[in-house]
Amino acid sequence: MSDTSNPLDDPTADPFAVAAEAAADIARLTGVERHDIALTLGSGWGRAAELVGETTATIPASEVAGFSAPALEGHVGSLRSILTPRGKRVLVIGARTHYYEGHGVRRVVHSVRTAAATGAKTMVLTNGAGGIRPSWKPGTPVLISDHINLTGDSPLEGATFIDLTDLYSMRLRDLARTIDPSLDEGVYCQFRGPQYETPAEVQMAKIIGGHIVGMSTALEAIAARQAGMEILGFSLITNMAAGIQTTPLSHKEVIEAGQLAEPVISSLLARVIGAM
Ligand code: 8IG
Repeated sequence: MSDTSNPLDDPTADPFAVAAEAAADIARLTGVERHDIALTLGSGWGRAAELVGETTATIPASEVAGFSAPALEGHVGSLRSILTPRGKRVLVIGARTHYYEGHGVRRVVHSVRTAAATGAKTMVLTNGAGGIRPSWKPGTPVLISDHINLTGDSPLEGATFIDLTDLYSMRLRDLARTIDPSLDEGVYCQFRGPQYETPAEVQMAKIIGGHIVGMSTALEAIAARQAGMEILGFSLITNMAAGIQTTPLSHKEVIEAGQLAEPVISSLLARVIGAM
């Protein structure tokens, strides 16, 4: 798939068939028949892959079915195959499609469905996000304990009733805490974006039980559960949510906080994945 059309934009296409095709593309292009773990790198987490193990292949996502995008949107990132010291194969997804891009939820969760089709039983989802707890300073990594999906959308089609109890695996959260016992956890609220929240929306999120605000992950986690994967979610708090911090949110500050935290969270993530 190196043309500019995307099979997922055809409403009659079966998204699971496209994911199976993508998994076959990945096997062919990486030379790795099956992966064990998939890792989506969100803002701030980009360098973490280097510490996870030895990169055995890097492929442009545009070569993989369903990841291709019209040329005008620019590049869609890359996919990497990594071999951990303990012999696990990790598929690193550096090509997240956000809901706010407006291509529909099938495109948003395609990387997760593809990861499942490569054989991955564990899905590690990372993101950069705003924090509601004032004690979480920019640069703090937080485990996701649960989510509130405020997009009003779902990757599930038709009467597909799926249990989301323990969506963010307690077992994997406990595993992460064996690496860093100081890790806090919280409920992730996925907003549609791309605008950041108003202070009133952040207060709403707090009142309904949220601790973290972001624009990804919840829809992906639902698709991962549908695919039978065990899920670990990490947010890097890059900013205090609007109104929690009194100064305006700046995208530049968000990026800088991520860059400062990068060495610490990269080694954390590598050690957690290494322990899987
Ligand atoms: I980085 O404060 C990052 N992503 N919704 N709100 C939302 N998404 C975010 C934020 C934030 N910071």
